[in-house]
Amino acid sequence: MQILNAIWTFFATYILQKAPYMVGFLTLLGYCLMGKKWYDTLAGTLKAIIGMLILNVGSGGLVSNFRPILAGLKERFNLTACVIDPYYGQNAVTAGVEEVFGKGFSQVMTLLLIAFIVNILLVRFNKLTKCRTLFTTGHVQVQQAATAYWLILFALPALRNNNVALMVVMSVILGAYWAVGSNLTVKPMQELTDGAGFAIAHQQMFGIRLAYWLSGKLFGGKKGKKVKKVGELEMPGFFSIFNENMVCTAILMTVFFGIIMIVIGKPFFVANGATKESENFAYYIFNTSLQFAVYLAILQLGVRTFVAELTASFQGIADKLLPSSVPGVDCAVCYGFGDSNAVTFGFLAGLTGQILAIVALIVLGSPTIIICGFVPVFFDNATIGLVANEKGGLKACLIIPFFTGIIQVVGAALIAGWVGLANYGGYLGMFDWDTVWPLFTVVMHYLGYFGVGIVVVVLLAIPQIEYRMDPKGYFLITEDYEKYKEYKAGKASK
Ligand code: ASC
Repeated sequence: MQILNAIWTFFATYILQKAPYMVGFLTLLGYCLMGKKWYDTLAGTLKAIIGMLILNVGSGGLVSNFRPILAGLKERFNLTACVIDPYYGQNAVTAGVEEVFGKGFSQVMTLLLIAFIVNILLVRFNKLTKCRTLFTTGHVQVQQAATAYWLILFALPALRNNNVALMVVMSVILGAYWAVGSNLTVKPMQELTDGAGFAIAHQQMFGIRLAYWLSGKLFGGKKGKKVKKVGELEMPGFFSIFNENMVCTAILMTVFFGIIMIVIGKPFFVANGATKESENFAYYIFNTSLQFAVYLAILQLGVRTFVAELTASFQGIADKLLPSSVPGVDCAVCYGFGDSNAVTFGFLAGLTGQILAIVALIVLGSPTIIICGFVPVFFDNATIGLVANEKGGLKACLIIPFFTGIIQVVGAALIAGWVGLANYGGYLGMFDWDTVWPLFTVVMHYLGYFGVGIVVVVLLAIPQIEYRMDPKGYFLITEDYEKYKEYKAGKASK
C-alpha cells in the first residue's frame, strides 16, 4: 500500500502537474500501445519532452520579462489593486482559504486528481458523452483547481463541513469543464492547423469558441468573397516590413511597451534590479522589447519540436484507450500555426481594451481596481486574435480581442470583488474565469444544489448540441481530417 502511495505521489507531483513530462508520458504510452520500436519510442518521447521544455522557456521568458512591467503600473500609481494573473490568483487562494473558509490547500490536489479522472471517463465513454479531448496542461489544472475550490466554497457554504460532498461537486464540475471546454476548441484548432490533431486545454476555451463563432458570423466573407487575413495584407513601402513576424513584433512592442515603461519611469526598474542607474534607459527599453520577438521565436521552435510526436503517438491512445480523442494542450502551441503576426496584433488589441477598462474602473470609482497581468493579456488575447483572424481576418483579429480585453477586466473586478479574492491581491483572471465561471458561481450561490445540477447539465449538453449539428463530421474531424475535409467539400458543393 505504501509503495502504491509513493508511486501515486511521484506520478502526481512529477508527471501530472508538469506539462512537459505529462506530454512525454502520453507520447511514451501512445508509442508503446502502437508497438513502435523501442528506440523510436525513446526518441519520440525525448523530443516531446524537450519540445515542451523549449516551449516553456519561451512562455516563461515572456512572462518573467513582461510581468514586472505591468505590475510596475500598480506601484507607480500607488494602487491597492487585484492583479489578474494565474500565479497571483493561486497565491491569493493559498493565502486566504484557511482564513476565510477554515480549509487547507491540500484538498486542491485531491480535487485535481479526481477531476482529471472525471475528464478521462467522459472521454472514454464518448459515444455517449461526445467529449473528445483530454486535458494535459498540469500547471493550468493546479491554478484552476485552486480557484474553483474558492469559488465553490464561496457559492455553497453547506459544503464547507462536508468533505465528501465537496469533492464530488467540485470534481464533477471541474472535470466536466475540462472535457467540455477543450472539446469546444477541436473545430477551431483543426481548421487553424489543417488537422494537426490537437485541441486547446487552457483558460480561454469558451473564449476561443466564441471568437471562432463571432469572427465567422460578423466578419466572415460574404458568399465566396474571402476576408483579408493578417498574413495576406499587402503593405506599401515601409509598411511591408510589418509582414515579417519578428520585425513586426519588435517594432510594435518597442512602441507599446516603450510608452508604458516611460510612464512607469526608470527609478522603478532600477529599484527592482532590472536595470542599473548607470545603464541607458532607452537601451534598456529597446532591448527589453526585443526580447518579446526572441521568446516568441523560441516558443514556436518548441511547438515544432513536440507537436508532431505527441499527435502521432496519441493515435495509439486513441485507438486502444480513448477512441476518437485528441490531446488538449497549452494555448501557446497554436502560435506555431496560422499568421504569426495575428498573435502580436491580438495581444496589443487586448492590452488596449484592458487598459481602457482599467481607466474606466478608476474613473467610475469601482471598489475593486484591476491591474493587468501579463499572462491573461497576452496568452488569452493572442490566442483569441489568432483564431479570429483565421475566420474573420484583420478586423476580427483587432476588434474581438479588444472586447475580450475589456471583458477580462470587468469580469475579474466583479467576481474577485464579490467572492473576496481581491482582498488577497490576485485573481486567475483568464477569459473563461471572468465569464463562464462567475456565471457558474452566481447560479450555484443563488440556487444551491439545484444550481449545481443546472451547471453540470448545461456543461454536458454542449457537446451533445455540437454533435447534433453535424453527426457525420463530429468524430470524423478527429479521426481522419482529410476525409473530414472531403466530406465538407462534398456537402458544400451540394
Ligand atoms: C497560463 C499559465 C502560464 C501560461 C502558459 C502559456 O495560464 O499559468 O504559465 O498561461 O501556459 O504558455
